[in-house]
Amino acid sequence: MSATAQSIDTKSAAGEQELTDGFHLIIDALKLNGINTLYAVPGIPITDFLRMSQAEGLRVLSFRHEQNAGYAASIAGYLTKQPGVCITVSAPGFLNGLTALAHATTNCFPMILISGSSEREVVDLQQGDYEEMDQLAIAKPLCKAAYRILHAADIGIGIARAIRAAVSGRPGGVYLDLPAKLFGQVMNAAAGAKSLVKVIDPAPAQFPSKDSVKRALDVLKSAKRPLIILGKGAAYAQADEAIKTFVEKSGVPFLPMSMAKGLLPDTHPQCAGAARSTVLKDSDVVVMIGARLNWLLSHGKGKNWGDAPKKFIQIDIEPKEMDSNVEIAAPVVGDIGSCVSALLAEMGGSWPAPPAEWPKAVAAKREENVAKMAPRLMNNNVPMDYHGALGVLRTIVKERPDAMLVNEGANTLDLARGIIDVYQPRKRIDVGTWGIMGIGMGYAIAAAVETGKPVLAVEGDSAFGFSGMEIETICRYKLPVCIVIFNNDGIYRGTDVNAVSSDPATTVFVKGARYDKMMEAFGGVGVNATSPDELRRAVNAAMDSGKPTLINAVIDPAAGSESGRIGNLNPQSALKKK
Ligand code: ADP
Ligand code: TZD
Ligand code: MG
Repeated sequence: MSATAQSIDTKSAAGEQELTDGFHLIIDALKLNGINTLYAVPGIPITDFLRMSQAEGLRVLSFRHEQNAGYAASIAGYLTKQPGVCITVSAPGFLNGLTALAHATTNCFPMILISGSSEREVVDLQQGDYEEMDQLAIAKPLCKAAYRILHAADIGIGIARAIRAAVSGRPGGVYLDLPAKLFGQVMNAAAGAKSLVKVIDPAPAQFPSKDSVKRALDVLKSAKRPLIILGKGAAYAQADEAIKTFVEKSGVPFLPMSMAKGLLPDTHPQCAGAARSTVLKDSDVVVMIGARLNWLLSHGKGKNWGDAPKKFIQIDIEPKEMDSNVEIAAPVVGDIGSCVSALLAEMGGSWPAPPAEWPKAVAAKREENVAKMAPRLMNNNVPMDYHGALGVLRTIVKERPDAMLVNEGANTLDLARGIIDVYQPRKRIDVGTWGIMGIGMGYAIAAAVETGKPVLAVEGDSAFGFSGMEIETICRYKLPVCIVIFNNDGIYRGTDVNAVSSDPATTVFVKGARYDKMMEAFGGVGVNATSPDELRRAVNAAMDSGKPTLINAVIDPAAGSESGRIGNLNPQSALKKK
């Protein structure tokens, strides 16, 4: 026991002072910093902590699995610019939450994973404690920062460090280790209150250097075929007006990465979403705003980028991101709001639009592709194909532009990303940088809780399975979530056969499964939709009523393709080539 706590215990025995404990100090520290929601799974040693949190006015969402609670916290961080907080029990609960913490770090979402842990003395001597594990050591390589608090008097500063680490600079995941003993530690209430820290300016503005701004504009001015790529960092930054003004003032076509869709509407005349391959290939200067040149952009090189020489301008808060894959001709390091505002100020009153042929060529390509797609989206095929079903959802989102859209799967993801237009910032949340399956229900829950808007979750049947049990959570909290499962009987397609034994092929599931019945088990609305008309009626009813709903959309098992749109990443057998 710490010296501080000991001396306080003596006084308390004498009945001289009012006391507080670890439980309350943690709650007070979170509340003081505006953290009002916890995503959690209870158990030893945090059951009482969650009860007290609820009693003290925090909203506690109690999940069925920590990974889903963690994904919820991660996306809460993305949507609010405040760290989303996930609370778990020790070892197994911690490990279940850890995937989400690593996911948050990879995606640059601010999140704090708080896990209870077992007795330090026993864990460190490996004497076999209840749920024994050296959690801090395990978390460290998987997150942005990791801390452990041993003394009640350090709770204020510990939580302050966690918050600042999560949101400042490039946002990411932070692990906070709270040994069971800490919760029960007592200290003088007034000293406890004094020990709390309200984090001042947790993510300070970071201004770009004047030179870097000038250099960037010189490069942009020299462009004949410029392109702006908006990434989810731009959406996260909540600098929506500045970004819109920059895009429109520059007259440059823009390409939104999937979670940046809606920052400017996909229907904006400068949007090059439907001319993606053309603009990547033919552009000569590319302005990256909060997007990385990772696998999602073919690392900025190779055949997708064409042969013409290209110059990159990159705006990012993380200096190390520059030159990660290709040379960056004009790095602009700072927060996106400050960087874009500085560019705007330096551009002055009149800025030359790019040579007119370029936006014209991009627009023509876009119209051509949109026209090609249109009839497929209106098809009434039964069983439904992806296009017929997504055509319906596209119209529904157009009519309900403030609804949140969650999306995961392979074909279900890739086709929905292209087909469903988004009209407002931060409305589309999906598998992100890892292309991870399992974010669906956690994201849907956090989206409903954090935004108060209705949620439409468009899910592959496989993708849904990773977090499906949380439909009980959705029903329990009566959240306005409508889940549409694109049920094609499996992963990519439902048609694979195992050539050698009676076991099913690895990519297929039970044929004709009725996921809608699962929802009914928890008192939600379940609908089996076999045609675009049935799908339209069911989704509209759900979005109107706000009742938890799951629609089993029956999709032709032969409609999808292997790995959706990224089949090229599948390793090929060298033997096959011989
Ligand atoms: P996408 O997947 O949409 O291409 P990425 O996740 O690859 O986007 O890139 C997001 C980038 O945005 C990261 O490099 C991150 O450092 C950066 N970023 C996040 N928030 C900010 C901010 N407020 N200001 C500047 N850059 C930011
Ligand atoms: N595990 C995790 C955590 N993430 C993954 N991305 C995968 C496995 C591999 N995987 C994909 O990349 S997509 C996918 C898996 C299992 C499921 C695709 O099937 P679906 O979608 O039913 O969700 P479609 O519409 O049938 O293609
Ligand atoms: Mg499927």
